[in-house]
Amino acid sequence: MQRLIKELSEVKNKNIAIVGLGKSGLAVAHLLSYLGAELVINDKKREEEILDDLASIRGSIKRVAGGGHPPDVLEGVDFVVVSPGVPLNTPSIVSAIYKGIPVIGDIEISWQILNLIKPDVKIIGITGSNGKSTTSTLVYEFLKKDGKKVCLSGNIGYPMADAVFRVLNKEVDFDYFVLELSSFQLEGIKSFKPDFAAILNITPDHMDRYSGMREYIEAKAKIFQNHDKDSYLILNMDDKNTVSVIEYLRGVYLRKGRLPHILYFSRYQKVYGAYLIDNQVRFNPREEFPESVFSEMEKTVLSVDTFRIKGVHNIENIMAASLLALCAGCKGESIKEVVKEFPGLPHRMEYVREIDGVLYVNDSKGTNVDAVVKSLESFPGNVILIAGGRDKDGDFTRLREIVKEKVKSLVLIGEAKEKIANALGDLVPYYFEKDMRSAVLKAKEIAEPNDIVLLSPGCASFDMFKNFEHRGEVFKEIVKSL
Ligand code: UMA
Repeated sequence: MQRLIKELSEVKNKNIAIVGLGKSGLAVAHLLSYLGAELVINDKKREEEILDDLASIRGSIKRVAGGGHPPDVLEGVDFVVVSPGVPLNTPSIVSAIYKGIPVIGDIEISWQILNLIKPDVKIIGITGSNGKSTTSTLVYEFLKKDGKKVCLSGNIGYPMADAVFRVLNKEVDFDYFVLELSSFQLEGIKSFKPDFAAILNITPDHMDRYSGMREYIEAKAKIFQNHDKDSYLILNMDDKNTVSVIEYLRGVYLRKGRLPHILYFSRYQKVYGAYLIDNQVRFNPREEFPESVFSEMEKTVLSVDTFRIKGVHNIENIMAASLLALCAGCKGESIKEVVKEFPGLPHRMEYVREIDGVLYVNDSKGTNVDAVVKSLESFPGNVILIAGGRDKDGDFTRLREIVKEKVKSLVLIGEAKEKIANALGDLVPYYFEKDMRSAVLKAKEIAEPNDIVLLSPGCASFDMFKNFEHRGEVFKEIVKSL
């Protein structure tokens, strides 16, 4: 699809609909209204609930349609910007597409505008089922340490449209944008082209939104649909779903003669890219790389023992992040310094406290089954696992092996508690609890010295909390008050 905006001035007086007025919808509304667009807002929430949020931009609001997404609500608009949490099969969206009204996501519109104001900015896009936030933050830290002007935004919690708005306003200036990208956000891209892209892994997640793994994988693969021979694509060689994507798309690239530089990372074999050998991460550049990138990759060696963040999944995150940064021109020395200091992110295997020899760990970001597997793998055993929440059609039987090996008891909360008990309850004792407080108290009651109480829910948080951060904060507060 051609770009919808070829000149910034074209936005003025355009009639643009924004569907979903959360963080990203609001940021897009600010950006577009600043450029003079007239906005139609549509949200499932009632109008009274969203009017306050619109207070600062009411001048450019043409119509607010709350309370749902009826098919005719977007009639007459020039194009639609859909928020990541709104599925594309929502009636108003389906109807717009049917009528030929372009529908794009927040990343696409933000990128189109950024590209007009700063065409030379380098974009680094990171997607995957797990590890996106840690990897994106690492790339950001590597480039920052290297003295570059860099912005971190996207699914990490800071909408890209907000950052672009600040660039437009000349409040800030960036040469690099590191973007954490969810599959939801990638569904809404058309011409978006990250110069450097990585797919970290693809394991079942959001199965309540997708018809199956194929559709989910295709959404992730969109990250490199506009790549050309100057782009860099980094893939996890050890994950068959990720590798399957490149085989599937190779034909498309070859036909168009625009195969990007493809690099891999692997814990098991020497590949072009990054690989693990003798507890060291080494890099193997392709012959055709620019000399500076080639030599920096060849001489950089990272010793795993120096990494402050632990666990096999973090070795993978560091391999991917280092590759992205090195390809983008970062020095190996900057990477080495950061990995020694980087403490990890809140809510990802976050150490909270030790009480009577029992360790309490907050992994509230463990929102899918594979994330729970990865977190459990980091412990020798004796885990009391607090899990449950809103089910995303997850297959909890995939936890059977690791639960047998590492888990002593399950403390289950939220809407999914019965489903989890049905999948795992014959393996270890389990307890149903009504909220986080009673779950933590139950865990404390049954824990013995050397046990680990791990909150890694394997589910979304929205049945009991505002978001995963809120869930993690509540857990930490309760643990700290024990
Ligand atoms: N809404 C509708 N109709 C719907 C669904 C939602 O009108 O069918 C409305 C809600 O009433 C609400 C708004 O849409 O007013 C919420 O929009 P949203 O769900 O797109 O959420 P945002 O607040 O815009 O946050 C989004 C991302 N959320 C989702 O993708 C669900 C945030 O990722 C991201 O940080 C933020 O944009 C900034 O870019 C969070 C997330 O949970 C962390 N991501 C998922 C994940 O990581 O697994 C994909």
